[in-house]
Amino acid sequence: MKGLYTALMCSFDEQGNVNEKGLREIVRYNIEVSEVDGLYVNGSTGENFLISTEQKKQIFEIVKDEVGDQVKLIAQVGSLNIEEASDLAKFVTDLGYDAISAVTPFYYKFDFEEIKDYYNTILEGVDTQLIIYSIPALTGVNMNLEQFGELFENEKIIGVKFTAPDFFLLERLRHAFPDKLIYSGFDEMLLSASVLNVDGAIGSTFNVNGKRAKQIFTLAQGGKIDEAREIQKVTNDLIEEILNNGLYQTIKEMLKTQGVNAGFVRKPMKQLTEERAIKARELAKKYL
Ligand code: NGF
Repeated sequence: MKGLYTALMCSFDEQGNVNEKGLREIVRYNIEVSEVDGLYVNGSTGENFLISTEQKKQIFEIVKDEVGDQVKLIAQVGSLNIEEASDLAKFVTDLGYDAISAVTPFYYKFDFEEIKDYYNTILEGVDTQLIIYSIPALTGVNMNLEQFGELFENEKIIGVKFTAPDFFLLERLRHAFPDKLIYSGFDEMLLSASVLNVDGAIGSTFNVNGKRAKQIFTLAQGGKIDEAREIQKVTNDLIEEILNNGLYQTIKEMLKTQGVNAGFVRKPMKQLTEERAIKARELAKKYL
């Protein structure tokens, strides 16, 4: 399960329906061009929190059907509706996904006992392994070392997708839990996280920048820090432009220049203006 995973985009049509052909093209591009080790399906980048349960299932099915056993698949099933999360966990396990992941429950201020119960409930009666999805900037949920340790006591919880700039906590986690899988979540911090010996990374920009990300990770693992830093610099030039222009929209527009029908974003996200679309195409020309 180690390595680089693309946080997969989904292609939607103008009405917000899943565009099956476009989704299959995004999957193929990631496998054949970006050459990532796996896909993280229905995460933030997949606009998961904007779609229905039926659409989530549709996407899980299409991706598994397109991938087969070519690369590893992690299914993000976390939801504020715990029955939905449990149902999706069973659904993807039956489909043959390699692991599940679940975002920490957000919006309401859940205490740690509630968070722990959420994970244990999702895993009840389902024969799979789970990766915690920790993204405090979006969820407001900050867990400390001891709390991660308590969650990790459940042997089915095999790791964490760590999307935070807290490198002190990341180092402490790595040191305390050498046998758990730690994935870096911020692509602009991949080199720094790799130096701390993470097992892999999961990122949105890998949809278009997967090759550079792989180089950063591999070079860092081999101790070639100067070379890795050069590539992280180019990567961050790109990420800075993408973030300024509109994250998911810009990645979609860049994919379109490569013949991949990445479609539209779902409301309430707004589409790119023509000016920003032109900028995205320029970025594709320069970086892809
Ligand atoms: O998109 C976000 C929101 N974070 C992603 C990634 O952590 C999300 C990150 O790649 C993800 O894995 C998922 O889709 O579930 C950033 O987009 C990237 O580093 C640019 O900041 O924070």
